[in-house]
Amino acid sequence: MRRFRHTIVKRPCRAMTEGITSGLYPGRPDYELALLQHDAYIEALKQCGVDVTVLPADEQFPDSCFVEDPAVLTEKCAVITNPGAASRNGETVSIEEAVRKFYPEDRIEHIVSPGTLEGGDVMMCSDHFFVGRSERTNEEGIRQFAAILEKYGYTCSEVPLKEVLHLKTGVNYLENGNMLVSGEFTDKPEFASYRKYVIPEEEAYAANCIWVNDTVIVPEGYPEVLKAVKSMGYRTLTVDTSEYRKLDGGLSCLSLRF
Ligand code: CIR
Repeated sequence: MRRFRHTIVKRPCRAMTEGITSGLYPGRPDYELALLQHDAYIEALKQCGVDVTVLPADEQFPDSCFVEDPAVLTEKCAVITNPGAASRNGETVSIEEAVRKFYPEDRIEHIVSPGTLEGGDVMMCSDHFFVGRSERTNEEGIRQFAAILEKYGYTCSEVPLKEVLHLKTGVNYLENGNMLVSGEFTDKPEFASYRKYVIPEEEAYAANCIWVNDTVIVPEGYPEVLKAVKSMGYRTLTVDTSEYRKLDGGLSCLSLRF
């Protein structure tokens, strides 16, 4: 049974109000409220039995609290990505520094230009990794990622996506064969072998839940998804992510779990 021991988060910076947004969830984030929500998020992670490394805010990068995107951390290796969003590309430097405390030098790999990849497009299902081909993650990035994974005995397959920002915006694996799917991912043949819960359209944002050691953290305000996750037998915690949602970010984006 998989268990996470560590997590890495990064405090949001004041400049988050200038972060990238599709405008799907209107409004600019309230920074003070975002900080309180981040506190609660860290608390929830601790309740799942992991240690939490909290990196300081970095005003240079408005979206840098979304630490999931500049790295993919597995049991055997760390992959520093090459984010496709230009304003986020430099986030990899401080993440790599943090990751070095947990992985030996020869287990730290890199995606390099012209390949791009963001961790939000990577969904780990045991030893298989689904990778969304998106506006942020390109074919060459996926090719490099697959070659890295192969060295460590993992497999990888591509999932094209059209409507959402990242793969995990719309689909998330909760371990034990359970998967939350929404919108364009509902009928994807790639996920046919999993036990799927189809997220109601009005709760689409809550497709982005995270499994952490048999607890599932669900965003606050999505009663149908919460009920469904409880009925799968998980312990649940809820965290309000309203200020991150305004930047198209959710629960998975806010941490690296490994
Ligand atoms: C961005 O557009 O890059 C940020 N505003 C949101 C990133 C969300 N990250 C994720 O889904 N993994």
